[in-house]
Amino acid sequence: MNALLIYPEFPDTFWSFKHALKFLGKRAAQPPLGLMTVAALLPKAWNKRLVDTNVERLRDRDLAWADVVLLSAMHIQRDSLMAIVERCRARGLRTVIGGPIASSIPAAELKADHVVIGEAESLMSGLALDIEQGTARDIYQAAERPEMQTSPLPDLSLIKMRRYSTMAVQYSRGCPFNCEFCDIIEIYGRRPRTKAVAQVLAELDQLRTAGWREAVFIVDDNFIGNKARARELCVALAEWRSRYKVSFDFNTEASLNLADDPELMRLMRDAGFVSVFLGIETPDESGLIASNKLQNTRRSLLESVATIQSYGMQVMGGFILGFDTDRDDIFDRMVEFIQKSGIPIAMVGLLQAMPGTQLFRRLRREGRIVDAGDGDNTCDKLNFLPNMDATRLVEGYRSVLKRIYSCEAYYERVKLYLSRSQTRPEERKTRQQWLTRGNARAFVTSIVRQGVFGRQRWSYWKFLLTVARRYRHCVGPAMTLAVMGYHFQVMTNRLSSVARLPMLPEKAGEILLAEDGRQIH
Ligand code: B12
Ligand code: SF4
Repeated sequence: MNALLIYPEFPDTFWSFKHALKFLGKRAAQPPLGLMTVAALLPKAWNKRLVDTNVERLRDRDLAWADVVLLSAMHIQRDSLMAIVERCRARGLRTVIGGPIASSIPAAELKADHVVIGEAESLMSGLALDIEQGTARDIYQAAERPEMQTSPLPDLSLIKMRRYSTMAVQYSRGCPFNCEFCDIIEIYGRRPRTKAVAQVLAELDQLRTAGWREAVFIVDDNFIGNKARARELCVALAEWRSRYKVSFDFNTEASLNLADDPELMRLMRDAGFVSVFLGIETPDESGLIASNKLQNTRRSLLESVATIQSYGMQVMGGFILGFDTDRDDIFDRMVEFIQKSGIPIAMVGLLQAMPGTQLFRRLRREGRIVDAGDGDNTCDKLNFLPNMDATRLVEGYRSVLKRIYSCEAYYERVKLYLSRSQTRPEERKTRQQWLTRGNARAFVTSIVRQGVFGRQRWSYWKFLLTVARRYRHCVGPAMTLAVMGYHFQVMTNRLSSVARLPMLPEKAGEILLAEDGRQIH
């Protein structure tokens, strides 16, 4: 069997980082780890090829080679996915779709021959056998979520590694919390399941021997979902790094209660974690309570962020506007909070009710769901009727983005973060080794694009001068953040240059949706 694994293209959104990646000469942020894992689960006798359309073209001759096509996607990749499925159908090629999209869109709408809902570890060999024998069913879903120990070493040989800025390694799936809007817990469950430490080290060894020396994203839903296991891995990572003298920088996602655990933060720092993405959501406590994000309540959010930063980890933050509890002052409060937080990369999105979530179910009961959404919460579309006037909400959202991504505001936050990360002496040493070939290229491109041709070049040079004077030990992260800022400025300008507001929902009910987002007429 010739199996062709295809990853559809992402649209150009805040999360694509596309405009920053160009500076680095990279084409995408991360490889499709789901497909690399699925490839490793397929029979050894099958021939495999992988085409990630974010970094290369899908050619007709790739399709001509294949006997079966396996696709993975998030909801947001739907348009590109459907176009690829059409191309396959036109050639009479058998298609299998899996990945998160299969949990948020009804199988029939995906138009594939076979759809796999959820994780693949326990069912892939059965599916492959059924395909070989011509008896494969329309839908596959494992009865139980698999233990992570059964997850194989992802097939690294299938990707064009140098085209990505970061490699991905997964230690755990699932999160113990219960936020109302979250689809992670619906797809991957609330019991964090971890791989064995040895599995993760084997993945890192695979990257090391392939010559990778750049960033590695530990793509867990919540790295500290099981704190004891997180500690165990950190200790092993620190040993591994010192054994091989490999300076991988690790990034991950975690919940804000990380700030309550000095030992874990110390271990993460020693293991080489340089940044962590936190779902902060809103500075308004009533919004946190209403959305059941209780782990973020009864604390000073700003202090928690500063504590984590003081361990040398850059905090990236996820924020949401559009909670029922939001009042007119939420936009100013959000901007003020973000500016005081020293969080340069603040991903502010509009609340979106993803099919399958508790939020979707509640809003549907309340007759407020408009459609299933498109999986992107950083554009200004709404898929439910908000409490606040919809026009006010979307205008307020745009104004927040404009204010936080103005050059001055953005560089202020970067400087605040750099001033806080000074307390990390061992970091200073490694940070001085930042001038890799990739970074040198980004530096030169940044000077030309932002410093010579950029509209905000004066702010840019002022920022560089401050870095040269006060934060010389952090030149690497400062330059990386300057380049990232360029991406967010491009995206923000694009969003706010559309003078007209999008079609805002006025009523629900024209499209009736079942709880999973399926349309019922
Ligand atoms: C790393 C990551 C990213 C990376 C990109 C990774 C990449 N190249 O694809 C970054 C940070 C850029 C990113 C961005 C976004 N992400 Co993201 N991301 C993740 C994260 C944390 C890990 C992905 C991963 O590598 N998983 C590890 C692999 C092994 O798991 P897997 O893909 O699920 O694969 C398993 C099964 O699904 C199945 N499977 C997968 N594919 C296939 C295919 C076949 C044929 C078969 C049979 C089985 C199968 O088998 C695998 C093994 O069990 C996931 C959460 C998660 N736990 O997966 C969210 C997640 C995928 N992201 C999500 C979202 C919403 C986004 C954004 C849209 C965010 C936003 N608000 O705009 C953006 C989109 C990017 C863009 N350009 O706009 C959602 C998707 C929800 C959905 N229903 O579609 C997730 C699930 C998180 C969440 N909140 O629910 N993301
Ligand atoms: S902490 Fe994050 S991953 Fe966990 S339930 Fe809440 S939103 Fe979901």
